[in-house]
Amino acid sequence: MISRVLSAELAEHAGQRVTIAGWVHRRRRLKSVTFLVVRDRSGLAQVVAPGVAPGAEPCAVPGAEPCAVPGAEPGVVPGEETVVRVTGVVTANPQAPGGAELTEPEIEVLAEPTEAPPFDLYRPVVAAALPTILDHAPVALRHPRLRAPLEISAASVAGFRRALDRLGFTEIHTPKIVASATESGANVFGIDYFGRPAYLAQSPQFYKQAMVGVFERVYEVGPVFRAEPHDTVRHLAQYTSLDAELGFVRDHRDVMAVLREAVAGMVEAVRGQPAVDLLDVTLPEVPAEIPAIHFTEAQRLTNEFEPDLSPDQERWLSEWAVREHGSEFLFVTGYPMAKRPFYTHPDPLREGYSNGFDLLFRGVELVTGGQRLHRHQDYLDALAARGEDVGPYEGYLQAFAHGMPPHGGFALGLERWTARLVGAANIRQATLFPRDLHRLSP
Ligand code: AMO
Repeated sequence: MISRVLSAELAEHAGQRVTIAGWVHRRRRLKSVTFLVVRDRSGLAQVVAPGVAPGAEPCAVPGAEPCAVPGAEPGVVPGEETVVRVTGVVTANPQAPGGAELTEPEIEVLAEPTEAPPFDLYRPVVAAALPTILDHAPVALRHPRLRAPLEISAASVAGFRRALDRLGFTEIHTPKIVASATESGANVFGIDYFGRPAYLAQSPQFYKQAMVGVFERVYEVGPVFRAEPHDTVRHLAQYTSLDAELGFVRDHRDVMAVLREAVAGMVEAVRGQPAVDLLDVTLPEVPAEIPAIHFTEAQRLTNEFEPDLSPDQERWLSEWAVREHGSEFLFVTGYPMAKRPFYTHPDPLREGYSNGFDLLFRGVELVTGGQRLHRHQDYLDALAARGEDVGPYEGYLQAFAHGMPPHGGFALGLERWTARLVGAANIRQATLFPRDLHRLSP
């Protein structure tokens, strides 16, 4: 490893000569002094170089102005996005990021950019439109504000894992090339698998259920694929699904209680992250018991009676939950069986309704979950009732033929979570290299 201190640690080394390394975030040339701001993974550090010598040689970096430092080689005050190693003396300066800067620098160029960035990465806010940002994602994401949602996403996943590890869950990794659709045949990507038809997994649903028969409690963090033909601010063709499944539940309410712990763990893990301050994120309170209403009550409140909730209804219900319960989270339980997948457990007390739920957060559906069927015969009946052949499901049904406990689980869309948390208008702002109807690269 190149021996260095991180910019965030600079102040701890006051008076010492240290080395930092990173990218030139900004070069600001004044009459008698040049300021370099160096960006590394921990933040920004200021370097103060002596003024520009009159008649200095042009920098080797394209677009650079004359930049030689007196007594130094030409090119030592390099332009933006040059990768540098800087050795200098740590000097206190309350105006510098972190309260310290490097003076008397020796600057070594590790790599020079061959192109100028598509927009100024040093400006506090990027003015470019989202498609331009996404087209240039490998470099655009270097901007601290564009990177921040991904830092929040990483912390959220760490919190999800920590919360479920604590509850005795085992992390699993299931195949993403599968033989049958899990959620609905409509939005599945077909692929050619050595000459046979196959699909990209829409969810780890079947495998996570089967693994309840092995581990009782499992979770997975992984990619899932949806051939979403509509162009919305909340749908991707590939997203990251945070899935969990657990056995020996009484009904869906035990699943909801575990989901509450997972979400609380995610919020706790995000708290204190520099990205939260940078984006001025207001973290939600996760109530000890998240309010829940029945689907029919949600219909009645919104005075709309379709068998599924529309985005407008979800928005309205979220606002209602804040008003009525002071909660940014709201469970809607008991969705109609007709609108849920065949593995859904019916509500034993309410004909036509299910033990399935959604969790709404800040106006959108964040999570789907519920209790599942667990008896083999119930699966055969459910598939028959939907006119489906058992053939494609044989592998899955093995688990039930060999005894499965009452169980349930949920899946949370990571990008939706992050987008709602940071207040991004478009899910793509919280997605690394989004895949959608139009976008396959970068
Ligand atoms: P569902 O299909 O509702 O349920 O997906 C669960 C959660 O995933 C997110 N999500 C999406 N995010 C971005 N782009 C999409 N196209 C997209 N589709 C869904 C949402 C949604 O709430 N197997 C069930 C889960 C279960 O019952 O355990 C399932 O996949 O946040």
